[in-house]
This record gives sequence, C-alpha cells and structure tokens, in this order.
Amino acid sequence: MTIRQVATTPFDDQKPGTSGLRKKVSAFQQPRYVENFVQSIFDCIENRQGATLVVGGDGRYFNREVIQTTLKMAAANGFARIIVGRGGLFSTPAASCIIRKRKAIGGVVLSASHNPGGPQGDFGIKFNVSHGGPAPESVTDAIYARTKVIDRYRIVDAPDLDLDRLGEVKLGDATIEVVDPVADYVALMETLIDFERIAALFASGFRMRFDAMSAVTGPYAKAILEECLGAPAGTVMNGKPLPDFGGHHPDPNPVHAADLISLMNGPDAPDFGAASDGDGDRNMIVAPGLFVTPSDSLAILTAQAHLAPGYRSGLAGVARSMPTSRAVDRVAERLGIACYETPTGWKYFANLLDEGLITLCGEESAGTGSNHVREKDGVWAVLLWLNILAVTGKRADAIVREHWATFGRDYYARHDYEEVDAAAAQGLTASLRERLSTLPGQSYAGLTVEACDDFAYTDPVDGSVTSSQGIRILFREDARAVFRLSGTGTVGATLRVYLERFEKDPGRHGAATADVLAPVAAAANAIADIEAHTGRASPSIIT
Ligand code: G16
Repeated sequence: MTIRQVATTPFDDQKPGTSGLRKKVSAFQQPRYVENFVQSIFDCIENRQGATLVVGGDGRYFNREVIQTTLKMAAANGFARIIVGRGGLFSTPAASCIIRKRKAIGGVVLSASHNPGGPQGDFGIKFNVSHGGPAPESVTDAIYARTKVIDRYRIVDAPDLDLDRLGEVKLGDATIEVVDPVADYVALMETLIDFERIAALFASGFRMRFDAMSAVTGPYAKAILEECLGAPAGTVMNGKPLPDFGGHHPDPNPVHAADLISLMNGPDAPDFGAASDGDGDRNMIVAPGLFVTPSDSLAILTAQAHLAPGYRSGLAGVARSMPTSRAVDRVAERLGIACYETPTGWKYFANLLDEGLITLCGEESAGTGSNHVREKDGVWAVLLWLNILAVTGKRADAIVREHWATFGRDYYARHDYEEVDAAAAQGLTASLRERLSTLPGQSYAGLTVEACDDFAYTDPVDGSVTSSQGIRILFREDARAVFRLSGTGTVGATLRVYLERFEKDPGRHGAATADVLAPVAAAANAIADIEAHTGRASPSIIT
C-alpha cells in the first residue's frame, strides 16, 4: 500500500463556523475540497504520530464517501489507530463519549447537525479535540489559516473499507477498528440514569414517543428505550437513519417536528414526547399539551437533576449561552451555585466543564448536556427527564407548571429571518452597534430600554476574550431582546431575534406566548428596523 502526496491549491471559503465547516453538499463534492480541509485539520494536530483518532458521522448523504477519504488520509498521516462507527455512524455525543473513553487525540465528526440532508442539502466536517468537545477557536483559527496555504495532502492508495463489519483491519501502518456506535454510549448512560426506575415506569403503562426524525438517534433510542427500558415497540418514530432524513428537516422544534407536536396536543397524547436532530445532540421535550422551551428544560433539569444517580451529590454550577432565557439563573441562585453566561456555541462550555466549575449546561437552540461528554446530548436529556418523571411520579406538564409557580415563567420565542442578504444583515447589526449608546431611556412599543450592550465573554479559565457575540437589549419591564447572526447557515445570513419576558405571578402563567411577547417583538422591530434592512416584514420561522 503506497502513500501518495497529492499537490493541491487552497479554497478561499473553508472558514469553520459555530460548529465546524458547513456548506452545501455540492461544495464538498468539488475535487480536493474534502481532502484540503481534512489535511488542514491533521496538519494542526501536533503529536498525531501513533495517536488514536475517532471518525464518524450522522449518516447523511455523502457521509460514507467522506469517511472513506478521511480514513485513508488518517492512515497516511501517521495515526496508529482509527476508530470508526459501524456504517460510518456516530451520533455527535457518542463520538464525544468514545474520544474520551478511548483517550483519542480527537475526532473528525461529519455532520451538518439539524440542517437538511440529501444531494441538495448540507454537509459538514467538524474537529473535536481530546476532551471530546468541539475544537476551541484557537484551533479552528489555525485550521482556517492552514486551509489558505495548503499545497499538498497525503492519502493511502487502497480500496474502500467494509464499514459494516465489526472488527479490525490494517490500512497501511494504521489499524482501523470498526465498533458498534451505540454500545459505549449506552454503558455511559447506565452510570448516570436510573434505568430500573424508568423501566418500572414503562412497565406501569407509561407511554412516550421519541421522534428520531430519520436521523442518527434512531438506533440509540431503540436500543435504550425499547430494548433496555422495555418501552413498547413503536415508541421510537422515524427510527431508521436515512441519507436525506426522509426529506425532512431534522431540527427538533415545533415547526419541523409538527407531527409529534400535533400528537402531543391531541386527545390520545402519550405521557411524554421527545425528538432529536440529525446528529443527535439537540433535543425537544413535549409534555401532553405543552411544548417545553429548551430554556425551561435546562432550568427544570437543573432544579431536579439530583434525582438521577449521576447527579445525586448536586451540581457544581451551571452555564447557559447568552441568548438562552434567564430561567436557569433563578434556579442556580436558589441552589446557591454559580451560573455562567457564555457565547453561543458548545465549545465555550468546555473549559467550565473541564475545570469542574459547572455540571450542566444548555442553550436555547435545543441543546442540553452535562459533564459526561463535551457535546450537547439529545438522548441523555430525554433520559434525565424520564428519570425525573419516574422518581417524582408526576406528569411532565405538572412538573413544568410547578416549576413556573416556584420560580416564575420566562415566556420565550425566537424569530428567525433566514437566507437574508448577508450584507443587509451585517448592515442591520452594524447600525444597531453604532446606536447602542443612544438607546437607554428610550421607549418602544410601551417598553423602555434599561440597558444594552454587544455581548463579550472573558473565559474565566484561560482569560481568552470573545467579543461581538450578539446585541442584548434589556427593558425595564422584565423583558429582553437579543439580536445575533447565525453561525450555522449555508445560504446568505440568518438573523435571529430572541425575545423573552418574565412573569412572576402564577395567575398569569396561562397566556399565549405570542400575546405576551407581542410588545417585545414590536419594540425589537422598531429598534432594529428589521424590515427596512432586510425587506422582510415577518420572520421566516418562529420557534
Ligand atoms: C451549533 C452549536 C451550538 C449552537 C448552535 C447555534 O449547533 O453546536 O452550540 O447553539 O450551533 O446555531 P446558530 O449559530 O445557527 O444560532 P449544532 O446543533 O448545529 O451543532
């Protein structure tokens, strides 16, 4: 088997975003495009000679081809052992789990997360470092710098490997180990979650639906819910991973998981509903007749995590991304633990987790996780909810309402303006930034601006500063609006406007979210002049 050095020239669009390099499949299909990016990653891994690497993806269209290329390049770049999930599959949290367990130097995770798949859809390549989480900015900056000067890549000349057979094969000097992508993850869950109590709950007739959205969590959810915990067959919907996710958008929110939402709102609603996304790191929780916002879910899990074996001794602290509602802050205050506010992106939680400053963390974008891995973890969040339901014996909707009665309710919504002209979106945020100092004291739609800023974060562990992470507008009326441009879109720009309003009085917890937030939305529109900048009179999607 020979190692080839292949001459190449740089592409100018390989800058990793919030979560690795994400583009249309057609971009990745250009000759040398994958090779350039993967070689740039490898060039930035010091000490890769003789190290272990994990490779896997969410099974979307083009996954198998890129896995084969990555394995051949890894073998040519000095890695001694490359662990790959059977069929080329690993959910993102399972990849994180195995990187940690097998002490790998890192992992190449192929996914565009919740973005659509198929030939016209999106693809992505992300590098996770040895703690199991997404590479920090210093590393992604180095990878990007490398993509701009790359002039050769290394690959072994070999036929494609059989990824469907478990076991080890040699590729050049490297050993390729094809593993069951589910087994280690299930074993980890058993150490954290009370499987016996949940099995007893299912045995008592409790019914749930888990919508795997034809994406990677189907095999994980079936193994855990239906095989280990005894939930009836059919509990997992859309459980077979498909390269195009069945034509659906694998984003677990009330818009894209509409079937599950209507089931949960119907007369035969099961006791509990949940969904996960393309690569299994996001989650959606639905109680009968009640969608639980990710921000509320984080707050509720923080308040109740001690009911699960993995968190019995309490939490060191918690963290949320800045646009996530402040519901968890109130719980942390009550528990007497620290609550950190970080920029959007899971990588910002890594130092806090590594230093033991926090145990749980989460984001409004449907991500919740803990110190068990260094990624958000959809199936884990669902299991922790089930653990809480099993121990308390309460209905999920009752848990939510009791939480609001104790801590108050944060009405919350996100308005997304998708595929906006990129320059127009930049213009909107630039104009807002320029006017920030003039806003305090001004009134819009009956709300008065108390304070505002452009969020910047100083990492308490390494002191690194990340600036321009979104514009926060606080109103005197216990409301907040946040403006931020997405880092995961692949066409134009997506403007996200995050709206929230706190209501302490339990007598007012039954209102419609849209009604409560209407003045906040009106104030946000007036402040940012969204229509004038983008030409959009209303958001493309509200979740
Ligand atoms: C990624 C990150 C998340 C982050 C999200 C934000 O999610 O992993 O930590 O919250 O992006 O997305 P945006 O920049 O579009 O608001 P995922 O699930 O796509 O990997």
